[in-house]
Amino acid sequence: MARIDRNTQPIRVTVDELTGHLARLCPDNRIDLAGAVTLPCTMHHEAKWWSYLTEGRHAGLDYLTGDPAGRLDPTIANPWTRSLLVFAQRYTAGWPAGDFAPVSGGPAGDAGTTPWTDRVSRYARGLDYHDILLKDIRKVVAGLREVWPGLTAFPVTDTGPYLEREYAWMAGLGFLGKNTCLIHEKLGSGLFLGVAPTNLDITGLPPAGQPAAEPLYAVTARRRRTPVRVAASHCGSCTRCIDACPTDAILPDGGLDAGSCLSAWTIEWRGKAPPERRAEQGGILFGCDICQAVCPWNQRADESTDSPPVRQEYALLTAHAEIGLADLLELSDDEFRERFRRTPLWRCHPAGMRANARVVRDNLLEEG
Ligand code: B12
Ligand code: SF4
Ligand code: SF4
Repeated sequence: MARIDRNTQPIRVTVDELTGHLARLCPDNRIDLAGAVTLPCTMHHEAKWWSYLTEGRHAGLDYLTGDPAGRLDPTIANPWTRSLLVFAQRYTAGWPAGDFAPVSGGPAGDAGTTPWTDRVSRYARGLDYHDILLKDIRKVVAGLREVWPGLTAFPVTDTGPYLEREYAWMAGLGFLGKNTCLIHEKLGSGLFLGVAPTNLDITGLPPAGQPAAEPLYAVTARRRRTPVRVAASHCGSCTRCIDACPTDAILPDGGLDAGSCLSAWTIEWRGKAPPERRAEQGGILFGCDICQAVCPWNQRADESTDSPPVRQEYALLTAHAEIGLADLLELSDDEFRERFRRTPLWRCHPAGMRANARVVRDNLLEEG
């Protein structure tokens, strides 16, 4: 984020004013949940962050480790920041129902009959949320700036130094599951998150560090309204995600060893998982949905009639059907760029896509 003049002045607003404007701007811009957190604030799961780093569970993702203290307190680098606006946008409610049958790229294999797109995580089947969600948040911020011309705000999704899930929980958008995902009690975890640090000094929010019971805007009410229990997690004794994870990447009490997660192997490491572990990838090509697909909160989530459908841009791209898994093995760099620009698949680069496809092919041959 660009550094702003340290003298940037706060703008004092009430939570009711902000809520009123979000109620107007969020539906117009397809934001499904929005809330706000006063900064600086207590990070309740600070210990999880430190153990993640010190135990080396960050999958070698150096961009996470650069300024660990700054991730816990964004006001150190940007003292003008008074609050963080937090946004969520649905990308799917179409998780497989019932007991999880790994048809969509699970480790049991399927003799290669599953289309390659079913081997791609749901978050990555359409257009890239870094474009779509970010534009939507920017429009909301632009609307707020019309009201408060002195507003300074920098929307980001993923790329800023923010523990987005922690803030989403603090802002009342949902709870944190053992699989580490932010789960809304009605919409499930098929949500992208984005945040915007601002100079809004918001009166009427819970005191800094106290999680909110509800978001300021929600496209649909959560399933359980009363009593609203502000707990970090509503997993109870469930361990489905832990039991289903094919690589044992989820710790017994929740939390992730990212270096064992198929998402990291296929998106960040791009086919370069340790050779002795590649069989664990099964038929999964890019990203992994297993710990979300098995989650009871997602199996109950639905595209309810009381909320508008998921943004069309996140639906499976029809052009993807033109090619098969075998074509991915041979895909030239140019073809990759032509097909996957502006989609999340772009992240794994042409060589990474070919390498991922080779792992899947080898695993299917092994099983077949
Ligand atoms: C690096 C990264 C990854 C890495 C590492 C993931 C990880 N868990 O650390 C990899 C590549 C593996 C990955 C995978 C995925 N990612 Co990712 N990822 C990120 C990124 C950029 C940073 C995450 C980070 O800081 N991790 C450090 C750890 C310590 O933080 P954390 O996981 O957020 O956990 C915090 C809390 O949840 C809490 N906590 C942790 N464990 C537990 C357990 C319990 C019981 C409780 C109560 C709390 C708790 O403590 C932590 C500190 O606050 C974020 C965007 C961002 N800036 O936050 C997206 C983000 C987390 N990813 C996202 C998505 C969609 C995914 C995938 C679903 C994609 C896919 N289908 O393949 C998977 C999910 C895998 C999983 N189970 O986490 C979304 C999550 C949305 C949501 N509803 O939660 C985010 C927010 C991106 C976005 N802007 O929408 N991701
Ligand atoms: S995304 Fe897949 S590999 Fe990663 S923790 Fe979840 S189930 Fe395990
Ligand atoms: S599967 Fe169970 S333990 Fe895992 S996140 Fe969902 S409710 Fe929590």
